[in-house]
Amino acid sequence: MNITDIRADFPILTRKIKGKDLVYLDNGATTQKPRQVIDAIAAYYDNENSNIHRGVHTLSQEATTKYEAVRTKVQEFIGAKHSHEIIFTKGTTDGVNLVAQSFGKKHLKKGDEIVISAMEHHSNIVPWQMICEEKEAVLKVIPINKKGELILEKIDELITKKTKLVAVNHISNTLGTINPIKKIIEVAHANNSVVLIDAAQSVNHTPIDVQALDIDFLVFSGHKLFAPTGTGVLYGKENLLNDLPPYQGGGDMIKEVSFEKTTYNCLPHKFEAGTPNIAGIIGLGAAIDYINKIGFDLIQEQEKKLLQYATAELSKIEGLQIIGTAKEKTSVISFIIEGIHPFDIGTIIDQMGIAVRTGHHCTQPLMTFFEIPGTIRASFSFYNTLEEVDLLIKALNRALLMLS
Ligand code: 7TS
Repeated sequence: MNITDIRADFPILTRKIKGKDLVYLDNGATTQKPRQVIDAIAAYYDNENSNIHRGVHTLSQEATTKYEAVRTKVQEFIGAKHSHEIIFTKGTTDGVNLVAQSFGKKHLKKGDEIVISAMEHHSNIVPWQMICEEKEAVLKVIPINKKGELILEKIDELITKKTKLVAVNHISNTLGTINPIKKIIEVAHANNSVVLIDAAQSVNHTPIDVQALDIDFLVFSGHKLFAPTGTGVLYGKENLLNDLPPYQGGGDMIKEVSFEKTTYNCLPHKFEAGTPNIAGIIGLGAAIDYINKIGFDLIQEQEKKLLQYATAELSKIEGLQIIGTAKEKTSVISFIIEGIHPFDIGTIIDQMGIAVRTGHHCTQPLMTFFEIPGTIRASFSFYNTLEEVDLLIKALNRALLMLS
């Protein structure tokens, strides 16, 4: 398959913005959806719409079968041992909060430690702060260097027998840094700590095998994986999930309810209270089918080309500084331009059809570290082209002329 054929699968990519062709470079915020995903959602509402796990009627059984088939698809996609280790959530944020609250309630005591990194998204910081405050536990932070890489030498000092959980992202949404999660997991396990990997920015760029990496908990959002918003996955090892108390109470998560005592359902239902986003999860299944069809070889080859070309071309702009120059990087480029506020650039190049994100990218501590208010971020997906990089550069040069 070539990129032109792939682009034809994404209806939104033919849109005009202010009379110009859309150049969508905000894939870190959310990815666009292929026709196959949009059609799968419409087909569900056209033919099977009903509630799941609770009806003997045909529609309910068909919807249940389709929904549960996605669980197996996700299991295979991330290499999990069992399909009941896959919990459907609303997204990454929901998954982190689930583990923070549930694990925290059961296992955290005064003086225990949680370790995160200096390049976490707010959704992998704030839930830990909240539970640490409640339990009088301590939040520790793995520092980074000016390239935006974790300072690995500090890990042995920070992850100790006091550490109960280490929560780090696989890929930074702001810097594009690919973190050495295998090493972090090894050190954490040597200290009897469990590890949560925030894979929000990695599932769409790189294959993940949770068993090979020995990951305890993994969270990601469907919407960054070409699937609908309001969908996500928490993977947890069976024994760890069985050990945790439920996060929310309600329908579907119970075995038996009486006013005296309620017993909880088995995995995965224990963690899926209430009617889930059935259509969204079916869309997630279609997105995984789509990625499997394209294949990570093509995805990585195209994204590498985009990263290398865009890095080289951006570097030619006077006064432009790339924030995040790690050796191991994915196709996310944050940058600042001397004397110009990122917001002004973002607003002007939007007039030329270019969608980038500007601001702190929900990583304020990272902005503090680099002593900047925010960045302009171009985040590429495999459906982007080198011609779109040229359009970005042209737009930036025009914006600079207007602002100077
Ligand atoms: N973790 C990382 C690494 C992220 O990049 C994001 C979203 C989240 C967690 C939260 O995901 P959610 O789907 O629950 O909101 N990152 C971005 C971004 O970079 N621009 O917009 C959202």
